Amino acid sequence: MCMFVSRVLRGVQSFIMSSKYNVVFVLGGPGAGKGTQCAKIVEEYGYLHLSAGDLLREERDEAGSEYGELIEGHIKNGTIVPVEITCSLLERAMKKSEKDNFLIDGFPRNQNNLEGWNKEMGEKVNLKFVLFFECPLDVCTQRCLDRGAAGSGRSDDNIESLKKRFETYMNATMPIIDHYDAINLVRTVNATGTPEEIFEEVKKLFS
Ligand code: UP5
Ligand code: MG
Repeated sequence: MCMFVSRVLRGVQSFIMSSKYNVVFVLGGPGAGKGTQCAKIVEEYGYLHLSAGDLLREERDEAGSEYGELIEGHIKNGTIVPVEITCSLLERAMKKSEKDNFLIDGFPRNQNNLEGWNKEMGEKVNLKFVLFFECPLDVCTQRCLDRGAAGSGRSDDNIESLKKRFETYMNATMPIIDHYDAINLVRTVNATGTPEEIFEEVKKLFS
């Protein structure tokens, strides 16, 4: 009888888990290579890649968006958009995709993001782990400046914005990575090699 009950409970638990969204958060400094590695993970493992920054830029560029100016202000200043906006863009994209496995890139970036996400999405999501690309500030800065010089069109690929992006990263985002690390969810990858070398390390976490 007892074994039967525990089997039923396990079944119910696995049903609940399988009906949830599987999420890997992808974090790391500006230019650490989050987007580049996510594209490779998508190709090899079939996740859907949602970059919070890309979704915010799309929303900013949407004609008549009521948040356009607010979003651009935060992007240029390297500060963080209130979670209600980012979380609803993420949830909308997740629902629309009809997929189950997501890489959420560049989120959550501060305590407000973490709390807002947990409140809205905590019950709907199975957080698998946090993929953390560790990359020194000088390497990250050079990558973003090179991208800006090559014509990225991003309003934050300049030295003034980059200084602020880093400040926010150190003060607001690192504590979020530390929080997940304390509950053993962080998987750290050294992000200073070539994209191919880095992906070899990433693969070990997904296979
Ligand atoms: N590159 C990549 N890998 C390389 C390698 N191994 N060797 C050499 N070059 C490499 O890469 C950056 C550049 O480096 C590219 O040119 C690439 O070719 C090259 P990328 O893969 O784009 O790095 P990524 O980490 O994705 O850098 P990104 O600039 O996108 O990081 P950010 O975290 O700064 O930007 P994001 O778009 O996530 O956010 C922008 C802003 O949006 C934030 O500052 C904030 O204001 C706002 N935001 C929010 O408010 N809330 C959110 O939740 C998210 C964003
Ligand atoms: Mg990116």
